[in-house]
This record gives sequence, structure tokens and C-alpha cells, in this order.
Amino acid sequence: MGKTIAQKIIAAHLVSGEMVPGKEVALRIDQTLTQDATGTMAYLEFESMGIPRVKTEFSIAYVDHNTLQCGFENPDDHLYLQTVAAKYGVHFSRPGNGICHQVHLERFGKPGKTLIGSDSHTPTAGGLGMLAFGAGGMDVAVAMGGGAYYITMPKMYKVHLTGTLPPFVSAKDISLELLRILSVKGGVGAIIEWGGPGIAALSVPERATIANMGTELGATTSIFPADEVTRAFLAAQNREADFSPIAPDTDAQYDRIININLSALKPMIACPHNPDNVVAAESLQNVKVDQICIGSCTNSSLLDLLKVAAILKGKTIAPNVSLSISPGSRQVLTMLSQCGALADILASGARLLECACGPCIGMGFSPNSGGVSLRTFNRNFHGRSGTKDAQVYLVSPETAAASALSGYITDPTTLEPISAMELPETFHIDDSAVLPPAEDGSTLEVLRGPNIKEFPKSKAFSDSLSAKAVLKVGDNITTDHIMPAGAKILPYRSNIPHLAQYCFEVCDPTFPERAKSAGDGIIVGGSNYGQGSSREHAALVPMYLGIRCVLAKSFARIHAANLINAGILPLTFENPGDYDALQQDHSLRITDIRNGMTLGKITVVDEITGKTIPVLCNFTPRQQQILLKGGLLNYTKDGGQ
Ligand code: MIC
Ligand code: SF4
Repeated sequence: MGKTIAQKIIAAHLVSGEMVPGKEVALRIDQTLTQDATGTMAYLEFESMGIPRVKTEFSIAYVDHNTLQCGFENPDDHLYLQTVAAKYGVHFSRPGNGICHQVHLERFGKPGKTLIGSDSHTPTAGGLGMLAFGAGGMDVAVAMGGGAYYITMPKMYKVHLTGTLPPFVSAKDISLELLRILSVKGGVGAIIEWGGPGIAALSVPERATIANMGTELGATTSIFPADEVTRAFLAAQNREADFSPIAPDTDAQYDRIININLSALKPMIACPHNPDNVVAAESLQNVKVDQICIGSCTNSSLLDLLKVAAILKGKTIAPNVSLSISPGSRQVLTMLSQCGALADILASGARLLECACGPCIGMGFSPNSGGVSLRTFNRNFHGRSGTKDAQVYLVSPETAAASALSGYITDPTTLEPISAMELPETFHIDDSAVLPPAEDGSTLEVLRGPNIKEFPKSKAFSDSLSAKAVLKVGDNITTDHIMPAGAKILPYRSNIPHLAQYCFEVCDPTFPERAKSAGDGIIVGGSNYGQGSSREHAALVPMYLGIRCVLAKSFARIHAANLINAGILPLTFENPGDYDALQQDHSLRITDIRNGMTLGKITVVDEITGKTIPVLCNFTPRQQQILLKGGLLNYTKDGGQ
């Protein structure tokens, strides 16, 4: 039987396991990336493994999330990352060089290779035909040490594109349309491959936008073929040598095929507070807008910003709108300024922000109280912008620019036509902000500021556990609910005790105190618990607060892996109805844990009602060992592979 693109790359990197959906496979990882907000933990974990140098083909540490430097914490973290990278063989992308996913696409991603990154949007590199996964920092640390990356073998979905995009309709609208069709849970357990005649007209940055937003579908990853479009992009980046073609076999089998006719697509918009709350932009024409942000790893490429500049050229933004532009990389910013497009953007009244994540993760530029913010980003979770009652909508750069001019949500297809945009034949290449590691780092000192605290200690499991259900939450709880980010909190990503004060702040600010005083605790969650980011802090902080188990209707992939890595038991209700009966503050008893793990079924007793709650688990033998040792770090230190 023929293979899909992903199956070909998995087969070429298979260390162990069977390529059967639902079974565990271990993959050899060629490249790793980290960003600063998850990177400090990842390198602390790597250091504790005692390995002198990374063993990957290429590893890189980006600084892009937290570049505000409101105190010593950030710059200290940057210095730690720069020195730890130099010592252990990791390249270092300096603050200001750009957003990890955009820079990786431009300069380092390679078709047919594997990449894991401590950021959930690492699949952006799938736009180049690379098999790229978001992972927790500990998994990245293990991969840097030469260890395999373990995933559950996914199902294969195909999105078949036909037709051509109408003017002012773009890649973001394709992503939003797929979110409308599939929902934020629709990609769970699957790799999404893109194909069909419609992809030929999509450039690599447009493909990257689409692969980026596969994360919002819950997909394991997304991937495009590497074809002549990919070759041309790599050649324009002066790295044609990195090109190798990859395509599915003609008789490749897919578990599901979704057809989208690009010619019939309209500008789409995701309404507050979930990326799948999607309608056509034309249906919201009368909504007044306070703020518009253009940028993020989803839509900050040169092509995106050239289109924005063409729409804004010679015009002024509406007085009620505050518009920010964050170019994705120094390359994008330089080229925008060289061709004069930057001047057009600035003349319209836009505010230029750094080449970094910025407002996407609440690092400045928060909306006003109750403000309506239109963003070209990928997430509009409640509170993520830094303003709790803001109404955040997700749109394409075209819709953002059109709305900036009118002050209302505006369907860009109502605008005067602009000339078609093409990618340049050569990009401006300057890698001077990427520092290569030392040839021999053995004598180099790693600089650690006082904000870098010790890694929290986890507990190994005994055979039973009595613990209180300290918190009960609903469906689609994101890692932004569990461990918020934003300008006030992000500087403390290397300081778990400090971060702990903010755990679940959006849902219940009393949680940290209650969890600490409860001793051992359990969180009860609904479906898709832990969707969103890859931040392992959403597992490490609850672990620090005494959480031993999360009992939920279902889990998001990366978060479930992070819970196991932190030594927290993720258990699933066998009867989702039991979720309704289980009350916060009830004491629960879990027995016969070892045996239950091997059987895949554990019993939980509600000690208040006496009710028995059957729960399911599906741990591989390796995951059972990790949990019994109290987490991946203990397991790895004890020689586990
Ligand atoms: C995000 O978009 O939520 C982040 C911030 O990039 C996270 C990583 C983090 O929390 O540091 C992600 O997507 O993994
Ligand atoms: Fe940065 Fe936002 Fe992309 Fe996360 S989603 S990597 S915060 S730009």
C-alpha cells in the first residue's frame, strides 16, 4: 500500500514501534527548536541529564516571546539561553531576529526532516514539507540528548484543495474554514496533509500559515508536499541545496478526506473566545473595532505585510482604531523597509512593534476594557490578550487592513483591487543575529540570574492515592487558563514557585492556596483539557502545587504528554456522565494503580458519596515507568530511554 507524506517521513525516522494508528512510535529527531518562554526550563532539564553536547543535526534557541525586559528577569534569561546554547552546541537567535517559526521557515527548516520544538506552533515548518511537532520542554531536552520522540501513531487526514482563491481571500481564510468544519477537536489524533490542484498557487509562507493553524484543530501536525514551489522558496532563501522533493504515493490511503473549493471561499472570522467559532466576515460588518494587530507566527511573512501595505497605501486608519504591525522576522522588516512598503504602513497611522510574538501572548498592546480587537493571530482564548473582558476576533491580514481603514469589521472583497503580490526571487539574507555555538564549550560558564530557580521535585506513585478534587472545570480548558502568560507573568517562566500564584487565575484565583493546603490534589476537567500551547509549566506548576492526577473527559495531545512527563496521572472518565456527578472538594481514593495502568482501567471511589467511578488510561509500558518514577526527568536519569 502506498504511503502518505507523513508516513514516509515517519518510516525513515522510525526508532521503534509499529506504524499502526493508536500505537506508540519512537522517532529520531533531526532538528530541535526552543523559544525563550519554554526554553529556560528545557535547557535546565537538558543540563540535569549530564550530556556534554547536543546530538541532533541542528538545534536552535530563539528569543521571541519575552523581549520586554521590564526588569532583570528577562535579560537574565536571555543571557542564560545564550550561554547555555554556546556551551552545549545550540545556535542562538538573538532577541529582535524574529519569531521562531517564521525564522525557522526562512533559514533552517528542511523538507523530509523531523523537527520538535517547545512551542505548539512548531508544525509551521510543515509548510516546507518538514514533519514538525510541538512538544513539552522535557521532550525537546531528551531529543537534544539524542533520545527518540514518542508519539501515538496518528490517523491520516487529507485536505484536498481545488479552485483558486478569489482576490482578498487568503491562506488564513482556508484555516478558519477548516476550523469551522472540524472544530478545535477535529484534528485530534490525526496528521493533516494538504494536497490537490489548489496548492500549486499557494506559496510556502501561505502554506506555513495553514500548517501553523493545524495546531488549533488539535492535530498532531500538518504537512504540505515539497514541490517546485518549495524549491523556488528555498532557492530564494539561497538554500536550494536543502531541497528534496516529497509527495504522497498515488495510492496513499487517508482515513478522512475533506474537500475545499478555494474559488467559493469568502473572508472568514473567528469570534470570541475560540478559534473554531467561525463565521463569514461579511456577517459582522457593523461591529465597531477598537484595536487591530497584524503579525504573529501565523501571518507576519513578507507577503502578508506587502498586501497590508498595498491596502493601506495613501490612506489613513480610522480614528477609533489602534493598529499594530509586528513583522515576523528581521528579514521581513528589512525587505519591507527596502521596498518602501514600511513607509506606506507607517504613513497610514500604524504602530510598529518589534519582530516578536508581542500582543499574541499578551506581551503589551492589550486592548482597552471591553475592547474589540481584530488579530491576524491563531488564538483568541479568553483573557490571553491581557484584558479579561476584551473581545478578540481572528482574521486574515486583508480583513485586518480593510477594517483598520473603516473602523468596522470589513469584508476586504469590497475594496478596490490591488495588484497581485509575488514573492521575490531572492530574499535579503543576513544571519548575523544567529550566533553559532562554541566549537568546544567545555570550559564556558553558563550565566544564571537569581530568577532562575530550581526545578520542582515530583513524587513517585505508590499503589494508591487519596486526594481531594480541588478544582472542577468545564470543556476546552486551555493552557492559558491553567498557566496564564502575559507581560506580568511571563518573566517568571524559570521560577515555578512564583508562577504558582497565578495558576488557574482566570477560572479560580483561590486555586493555588487551596491546592497547596489540600496536600495531594486532583483536577476534574471536561473534554479537550489542556488545548492550546505546549507550555510544560501548565503541568509543572500544578505538580508543584500538589496535583497528582487530572480526571477529564478527554485531553489535548501535548498537554497529556506534559502531564505524564511531570509525573501527573491523566485519567479519562469511562462514562462521561460521571463528570456531572463529581463535585469539587470531594475526597477521592484511587487504588491498585500499578495493576490498573497495565489493564488500562483504574477505579476511583468518591469517598463522600461512596460512588465508584471507572476511569480509563492508555499508557504504554514506557509511560507507566515514567509515571511510577515520578516523571520523565527521574526516568531518564535512571537510564530510561
Ligand atoms: C502560545 O502561543 O501560547 C505560546 C506562548 O507560543 C506557547 C508556548 C509558551 O507558552 O511559551 C505555545 O504555543 O506552545
Ligand atoms: Fe508566539 Fe503567538 Fe506564535 Fe505562540 S502563537 S509562537 S505566542 S506568535
